[in-house]
Amino acid sequence: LVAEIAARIGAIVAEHGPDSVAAYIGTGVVAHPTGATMAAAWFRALGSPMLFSAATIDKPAANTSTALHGNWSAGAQGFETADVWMLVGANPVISKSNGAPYHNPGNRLKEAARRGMKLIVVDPRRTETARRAHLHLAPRPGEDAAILAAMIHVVLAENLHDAAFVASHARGIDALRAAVAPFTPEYAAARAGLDAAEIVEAARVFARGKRGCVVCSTGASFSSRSTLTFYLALCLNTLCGRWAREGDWATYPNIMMPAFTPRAEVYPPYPVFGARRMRGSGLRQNASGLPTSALPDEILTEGPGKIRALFCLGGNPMQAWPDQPRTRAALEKLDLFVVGDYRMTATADLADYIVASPLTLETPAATYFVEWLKYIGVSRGLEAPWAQYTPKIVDPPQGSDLMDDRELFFRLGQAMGLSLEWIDAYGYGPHVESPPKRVPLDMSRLPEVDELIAHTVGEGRIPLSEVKKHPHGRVFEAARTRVEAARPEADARFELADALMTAELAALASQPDPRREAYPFRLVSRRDNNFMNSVGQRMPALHRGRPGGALSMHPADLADLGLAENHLAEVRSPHGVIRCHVKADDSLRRGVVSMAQGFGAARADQPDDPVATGASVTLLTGLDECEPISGMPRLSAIPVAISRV
Ligand SMILES: Nc1nc2c(c(=O)[nH]1)N[C@H]1C(S)=C(S)[C@@H](COP(=O)(O)OP(=O)(O)OC[C@H]3O[C@@H](n4cnc5c(=O)[nH]c(N)nc54)[C@H](O)[C@@H]3O)O[C@H]1N2
Ligand SMILES: Nc1nc2c(c(=O)[nH]1)N[C@H]1C(S)=C(S)[C@@H](COP(=O)(O)OP(=O)(O)OC[C@H]3O[C@@H](n4cnc5c(=O)[nH]c(N)nc54)[C@H](O)[C@@H]3O)O[C@H]1N2
Ligand SMILES: [Mo]
Repeated sequence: LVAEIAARIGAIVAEHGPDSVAAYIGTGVVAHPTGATMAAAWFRALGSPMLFSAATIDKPAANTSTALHGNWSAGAQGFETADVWMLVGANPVISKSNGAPYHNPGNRLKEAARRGMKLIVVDPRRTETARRAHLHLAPRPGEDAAILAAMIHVVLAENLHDAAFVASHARGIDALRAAVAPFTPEYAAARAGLDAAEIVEAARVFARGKRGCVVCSTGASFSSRSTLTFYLALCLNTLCGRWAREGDWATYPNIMMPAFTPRAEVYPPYPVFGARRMRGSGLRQNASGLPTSALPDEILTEGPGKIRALFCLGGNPMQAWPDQPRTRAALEKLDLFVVGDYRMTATADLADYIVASPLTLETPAATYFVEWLKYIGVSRGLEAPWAQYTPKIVDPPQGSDLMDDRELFFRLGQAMGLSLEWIDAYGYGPHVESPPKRVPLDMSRLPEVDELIAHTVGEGRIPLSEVKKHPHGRVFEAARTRVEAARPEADARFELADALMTAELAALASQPDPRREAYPFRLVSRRDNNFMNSVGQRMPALHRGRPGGALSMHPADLADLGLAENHLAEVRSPHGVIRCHVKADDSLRRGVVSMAQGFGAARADQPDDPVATGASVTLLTGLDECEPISGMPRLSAIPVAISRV
């Protein structure tokens, strides 16, 4: 298998050059991060920069907004000590993702409420998280930038900002004040379908707190103008001085990662765009990487630079990329398509080779990847200095024919005579103190996962040998670090009025979201507690007899359309049509409907079935509304029309 793939890659590279070989790295690699690192080593040795990841169809604005605004060496203020906290398009009680600590976020939110923390949630649905909020703003989806601009308007008009912090660490406050001038609470409220008083109250509660943070997540990323939304959230944090100060405990300490000195200083803004312009879509390489939304066009557009071979590792493009028919056309057009996955998916169905990987419990794993997430935006990573290494728990069944991504790429390197170099990249974010170490791999034998974990963490703050002594994981108090004073020469400043962002605010003020009469509803994204993206939908213990999922609607909207629970509906967007069952859900704002991603047929040539497989929302999403900086496609706030079948 490896020899065959190597020979085909060799031929493609000989004729078309290394850039014709690409990889898409999905969320499935998170449990085995040595696979993605080995793939990156192989691509470096091959000379191809064409690595795409699911991060660019998730929250790429976390990266692009940080590039435009700048970062803080010691990180944002954390949840555990906050007295005010704001979430925009996040539902951590279900997602266990950013916005609240990952370990039982529901309980963490209850504890925080008991100690008096005021939670503000902006979400068109009264979610499991919003139910625990002091203030819940339920706007029309897609208006988060206007809401945040109006909150900044109020904070500046009422002088609620931390003037001393801003004077020493930021620039552009006057230009920001001018840029948000049109966003009065009344104007933003009219756009978002809120009361102006709700926006004013949110601004006051947030700014009057002593410590806290505004965190944007997928709802804010998927809907529209996501770089602007995330950027305004960073501006609000900076205006209120919501970064860890000298003498505080560092919010996100390094534990397995090498020791790092957090300082009370700004890491300056950095270029948001990279050199490469994508051929078909015109989207650009950016601080989040190469945009995945441009990948289908890179395969479909003829001419030099066309991608001809693709590796898909731990991803399921047929259920995750927008515009499923275009995804399928692109994947079918490839000369070589290799999928690494442990199960059959509609994506794997289109592959020339499927390389079956072991399951999580069949391989060693460690928590450094979660720790590293702190370098992407605010409120990610681990606040408690917790680390865990787990050895392989079970052996794969006898006779299994498995190969993890690490082995695949190492063996491809061997077969092609390449020398691979391991980079301990997880130890470093944009504020690099010293360049990551490079470890040349001995190409004569496959390195064990354990050896690679050791290379990756290098000299960790807590040595790997110590972490290994605690198989159930441990909070390593020794890793807690205080934030140190700024270096005397540190003079970088946060940018409050980046030119791209102020221009976009002006455009936003003159362009309300068009009301498309043909599509009276807005479809928003959500996470289902029992599934992980497209994983789990076919497991009876998880779907509990309803493998098809459903479209949630407000009961009054159902009644208006003559629909009732479990009726079959047709949902039409400008991009496509699906058929699915409907479910009454009075936690939704009227006019907003909601459906999780990941349902749909497991084979590429089978149609979706509303009962047996559910419908894929990717049929309703398109590539024509990508955010121009990050390339993020619109995956929420999708205009739809609904009728009974
Ligand atoms: N159980 C479970 N956990 C998961 C996943 C899963 O599939 N299942 N997926 C994982 C992944 S890959 C990720 S990226 C994270 C995501 O984690 P989160 O970002 O917390 O995702 P959601 O739980 O969908 O919460 C997003 C919220 O945004 C709201 N929303 C939608 N559109 C808008 C809008 O325009 N404006 C605002 N303000 N809100 C909006 C939705 O109603 C929803 O409640 O979860 C991870 N965790
Ligand atoms: N319409 C719509 N589109 C969306 C979203 C949405 O909410 N709505 N969410 C977006 C977001 S936030 C994300 S992150 C992306 C997700 O995009 P993807 O990551 O492409 O999709 P997943 O369904 O998470 O696919 C993960 C795959 O990895 C496999 N896998 C699991 N473990 C392993 C392993 O150890 N090794 C290997 N090789 N494979 C493994 C699983 O079986 C699964 O098939 O989708 C995005 N697209
Ligand atoms: Mo995601």
